[in-house]
Amino acid sequence: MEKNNLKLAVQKKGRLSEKSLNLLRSCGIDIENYAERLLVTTKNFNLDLLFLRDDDIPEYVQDGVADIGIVGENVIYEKEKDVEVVKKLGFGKCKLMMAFPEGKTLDAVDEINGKIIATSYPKILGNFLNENNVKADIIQLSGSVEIAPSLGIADLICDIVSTGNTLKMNKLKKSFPIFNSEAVLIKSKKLSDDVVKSNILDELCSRIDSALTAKKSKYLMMNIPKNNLKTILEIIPSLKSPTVLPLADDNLVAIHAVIPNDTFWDINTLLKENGASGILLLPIDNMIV
Ligand code: PRT
Ligand code: ZN
Repeated sequence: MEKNNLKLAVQKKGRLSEKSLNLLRSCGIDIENYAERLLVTTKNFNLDLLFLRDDDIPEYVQDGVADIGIVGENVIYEKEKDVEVVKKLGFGKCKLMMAFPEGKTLDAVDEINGKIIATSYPKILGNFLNENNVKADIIQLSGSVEIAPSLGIADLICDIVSTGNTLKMNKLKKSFPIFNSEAVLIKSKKLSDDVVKSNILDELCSRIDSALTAKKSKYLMMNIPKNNLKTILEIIPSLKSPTVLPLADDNLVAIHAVIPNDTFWDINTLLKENGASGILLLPIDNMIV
């Protein structure tokens, strides 16, 4: 461990672990041999990784034991620690939702009045109930919240949902969400006193920005009839002006463009109808914006 290295807390084993490390790798940071170790120094960046349970990350960052951390917003708001959210990271997306047993209904918030709700998020739920002037009893469970209604200990649950399969398997139905969450980068308020570490964080943030932008984009290449150039340029939702290159065949030109990830399948047929051929769609590792 280097004294002046920035210390980043990541989840040791769970839903955010691999994605957190992959984000760092896409920032060009080498992470090796981290299995079963609590602390790892990265090879080519002034960064030490601390592997922790996600519930402990906000407190470690608040106290400055770790300078920064990657954790779900749900955990930050439940733990109510004094940390600063630096940026959203676009993965680990989920919703904290109210759910109720099949055969019952829950359409409006005030129908919760007088009910018993099981959850692992008593603070977020309590705040939501207060804001909506609803009075209900909260039972705090640390796991397996979804079985509480069938055990007869709660009328409703308030739990994290991503695909909704867990609810279905337990004969529960989704009602409304009370909190949207994704993984975020947090920093300790103590960090601003440390110029060296703040500079390392700035560099890390600009690499994260370029990795996240690249992930949202694809590099599109194709050949098109020269006569259709104008029409095709209008079809392409390019992030910048596309590159148009001459080809050995005088009737054709090549087009290269960076496009938003999710737009390709919308335009693919139109491109082909206008004579595009040899269409290639490539991932982008990094994009400096
Ligand atoms: O051991 P440690 O304490 O570190 O991990 P953990 O078990 O507390 O957390 P983990 O690894 O399950 O989740 C880490 C973070 O991932 C959470 O804090 C959320 O921010 C985020 N996340 C994203 C999720 C889910 N999706 C998710 N589906 N966290 C939990 N779930 C659980 C949910 O609790 C429920 O049991 O998955 C089930 C529902 O999933 P679906 O897909 O069936 O709807
Ligand atoms: Zn946890």
